[in-house]
Amino acid sequence: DAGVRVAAVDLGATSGRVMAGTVTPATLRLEEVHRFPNGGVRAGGALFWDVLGIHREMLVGIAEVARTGRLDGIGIDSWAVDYGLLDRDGQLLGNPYSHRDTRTDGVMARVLEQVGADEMYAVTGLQQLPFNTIYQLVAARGTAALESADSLLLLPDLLGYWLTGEVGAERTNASTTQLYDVTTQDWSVELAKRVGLPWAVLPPLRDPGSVVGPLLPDLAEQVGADPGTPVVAVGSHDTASAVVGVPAEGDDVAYISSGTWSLVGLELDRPVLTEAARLADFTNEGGVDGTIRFLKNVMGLWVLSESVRQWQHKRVAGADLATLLDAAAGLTPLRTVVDINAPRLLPPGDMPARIRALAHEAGEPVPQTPAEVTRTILDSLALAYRRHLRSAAELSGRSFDIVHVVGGGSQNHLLCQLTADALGVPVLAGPAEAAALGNVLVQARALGADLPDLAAMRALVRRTHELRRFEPRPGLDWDAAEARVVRP
Ligand code: ADP
Ligand code: LRH
Repeated sequence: DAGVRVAAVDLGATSGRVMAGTVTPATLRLEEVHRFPNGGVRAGGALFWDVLGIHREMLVGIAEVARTGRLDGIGIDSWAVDYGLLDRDGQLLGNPYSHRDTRTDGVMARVLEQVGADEMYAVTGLQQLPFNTIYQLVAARGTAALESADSLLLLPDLLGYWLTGEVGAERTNASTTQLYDVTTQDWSVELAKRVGLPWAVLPPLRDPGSVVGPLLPDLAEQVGADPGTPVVAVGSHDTASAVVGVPAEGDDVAYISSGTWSLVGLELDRPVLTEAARLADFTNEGGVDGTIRFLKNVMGLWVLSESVRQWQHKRVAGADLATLLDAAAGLTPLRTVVDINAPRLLPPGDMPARIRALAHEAGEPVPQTPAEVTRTILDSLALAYRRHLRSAAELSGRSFDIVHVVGGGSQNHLLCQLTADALGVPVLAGPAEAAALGNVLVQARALGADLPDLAAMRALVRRTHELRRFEPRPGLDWDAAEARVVRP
């Protein structure tokens, strides 16, 4: 059985990658054929994504997959919530904004005065994040672009549209917009109308695992693919794909999808829409095969990568990630902890200064050196993971005896160890490319591979990928550290 060989396009906020994934009954191989930097582009006072650049780099990667072997399918996943608008001729209206753009400042509070937070949670089950698509759209109300829009496409759907000409919204990503009814699993037209949005821009929904359409002939020729090569809708929300790739065994498992953001939670069969879950501000995002990702967005390694960017910009010596992590590992644990989800950490900027300000305001020792700031970020992340995983278990009536860490952050051994220490359970780290693996697996099944369910996919990941285990070390007073965190 030669199996299936597909291109998995996995777009992260800091880098995009195109992988060749090969699946046979006993093997799962992932080969990175193209990686390119990604990040916000500031222009005209706003923060955008370079979506044409992403499209171009994606095609370079797909061509490389085709050049090096078979190309049976193409799947795209990316970060959530951001979108492009098409006019009635099918042309993109303006540059897609980054969710870190400040145009949404204050919007969420205004909307919540109009639609009660409880009502909104009952419908969408989503964590209130200021950049959820609904708030971005409310911020865009009255703009020429939104007024002349015919359809709204989330980023993977926009890229898929350029590949196939097909307009649609893949469900896992649609579930992050806060315009999606988590119970009926359909757009909440009602909610869109209530907040004055042109609901007709919301395109037909499609399921992960369905075929979007054949690659357009001119593009097939450009990338050297067979005519008719299918583009497959995977879990197009990167976190949905990453959770497919979590090599979990059994049900008592928690995960941290650790990249630019940390997504921290559990996989459930049905949403938890209780008042307690709402007050804890937990999200219920839709996963592959009808699962629910019950989780919390944590500010994640963004705070560190943005700090590194700042230090490198200022030409601070020893400000590469490996050196910083090495130095941070030798520092006093839990000396300074801050609220790592503080809203001021969301936009790009001088993170070290913001971390120092948070420490100062909370009466914590102010971290001075880059290593100290790094240590504060990692201790504070581990503390947040502990807080949220414990409440995820409590709110859902579940328990866990192991935590899987996947994504680029699974390579941060210090953070993995601190996470095990904080939670008092072992951490299994890896794969770093869980999202790409989930993308590959869902495509492979759509193209005929015998992977009946998530358990079979995860078993294949377990069999084919080496994981690193971190045992919890006793001795630190995480409760006392938690009590020091000042949160709004
Ligand atoms: P995204 O998909 O959001 O772009 P990734 O899953 O690629 O994010 O993770 C990126 C993060 O992973 C980086 O910000 C960095 O902190 C971490 N990372 C990547 N490689 C390593 C490494 N070798 N050691 C430690 N951390 C790493
Ligand atoms: C992670 C992610 C996360 C979203 C954020 C916008 O990449 O998709 O799940 O909340 O980006």
